[in-house]
Amino acid sequence: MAERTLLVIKPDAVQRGLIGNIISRIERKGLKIIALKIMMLTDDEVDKLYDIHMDKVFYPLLNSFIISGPLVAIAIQGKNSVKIVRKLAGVTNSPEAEPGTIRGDFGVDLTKNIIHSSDKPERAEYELSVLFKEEDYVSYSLINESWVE
Ligand code: 3AN
Repeated sequence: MAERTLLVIKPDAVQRGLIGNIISRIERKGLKIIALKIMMLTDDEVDKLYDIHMDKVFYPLLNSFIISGPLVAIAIQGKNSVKIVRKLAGVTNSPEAEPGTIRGDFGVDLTKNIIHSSDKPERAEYELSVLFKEEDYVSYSLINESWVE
């Protein structure tokens, strides 16, 4: 199975009307979206998604931000998709993110940093399993696939 990753458009970006711009970047890069939904996370889903941060001092801030409004969860499939989406995202701390990346173009804050993306393939599969069921994924070919890779 080709590598999959999770991209989350966080509540700040949803409220700022950036959903379309971010999805457009995924499409123009040549990546394939296999599942997508807008949702409010439950406390349980936040705890699972951010299990590695639960003991950190910033966790309450992160938790309250992530449940403050709807977010968009996007499952992306393709060779090297984890690395490619991380590159599109830019580094975690928005002020450090390079212009041209999503955080570099839209973010000024560490917590309100526009998006989340999985940092490795195993982690991606875990995070995807928190937000999607296997039957949510759509298997299809894009007609331009052979021109992309
Ligand atoms: P990324 O989302 O780039 O993988 P992580 O997993 O290190 O970054 O951090 C998860 C989220 O936690 C970040 N998106 C950011 O919003 C928040 N975060 C990370 N470090 C801090 C911090 N020191 N203070 C506040 N929020 C933080």
